[in-house]
Amino acid sequence: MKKTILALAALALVCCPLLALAQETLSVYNWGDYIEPEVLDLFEEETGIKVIYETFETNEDMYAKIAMGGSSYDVIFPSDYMIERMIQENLLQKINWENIPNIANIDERFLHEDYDPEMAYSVPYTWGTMGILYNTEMVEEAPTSWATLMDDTYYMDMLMLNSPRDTIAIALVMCGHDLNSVDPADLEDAKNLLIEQKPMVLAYVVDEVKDKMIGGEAAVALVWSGDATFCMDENEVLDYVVPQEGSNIFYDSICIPANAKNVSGAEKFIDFLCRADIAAMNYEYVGYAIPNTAAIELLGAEEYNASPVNNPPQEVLDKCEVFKYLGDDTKLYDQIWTEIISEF
Ligand code: N2P
Repeated sequence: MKKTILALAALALVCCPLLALAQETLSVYNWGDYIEPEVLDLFEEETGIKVIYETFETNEDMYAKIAMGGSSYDVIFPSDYMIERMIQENLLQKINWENIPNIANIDERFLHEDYDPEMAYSVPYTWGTMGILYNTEMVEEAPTSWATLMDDTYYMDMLMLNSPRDTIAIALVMCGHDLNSVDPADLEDAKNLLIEQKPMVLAYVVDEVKDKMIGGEAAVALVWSGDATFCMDENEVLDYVVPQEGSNIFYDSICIPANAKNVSGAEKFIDFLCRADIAAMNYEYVGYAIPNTAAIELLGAEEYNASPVNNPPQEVLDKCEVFKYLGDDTKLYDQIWTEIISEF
């Protein structure tokens, strides 16, 4: 008997690492703070697939990593203009909709967007606007214009996004130009404005904007709407506005890179994220507006729609524009961003 037990124990010792090696894995690359951690646990429990999870802060960082080709991810979360670029560069693969039945939960109005008109490569995940998050106790009047971000009342009291496309777009709007402009003269204006603003900026941040604004470290910040929702839930003196001059509206989606190793696992994961209960739970943690009608019903449509941040009135949406992929002119953006940042 003792011998048998010992033999079994020895066998287990030898086999365990082998079993671990054989476990199916799924490699996911997402924005920081962009999933409820419990959603990952639940997926692992239900499917037995182990998720290897990494995060990025901007579309450009994510793109650089994928385009270099050294890494392989099974699931990524690009935004509209980046999806357009990655489709053109053959970096994404078509999705087999038969394996994503929960796509039925996604509101029709989010399907067939310009960046993926045939809806072949992307599954809508979240959406939102860019705007100003402000501390009502630190501003005299609620901001209504982007000019607030050039107001020296907020000297060293403002936070900007460390994200080239977003920050340059807002500078273009402040100069009265189109937020997708590739006119070198317009971009020169935007660059000069950001260089002029720079001494007033406390920090260029992405995910850290939340802790800083919740903690009252700055009066105003350029943020994405979902981060505003997150902060406003934590600190009631914070509020959010999409300035009157207009802004960007973005659609973040789920895609499978062309070189993914575990496509069937990726499909299971995407379908899981589209499930009503999972999308609802995810929304409560992440804070970004969701395109999932079934999840919104679960959350209570009335309460969900009551948020002007995640459900902006039509007149605000009418003034918002989606980023387009700008082809080779993207280089102009990279150049001026380097100039702005190196001014420090
Ligand atoms: C989440 C970042 C959201 C991305 N931290 C906005 N497109």
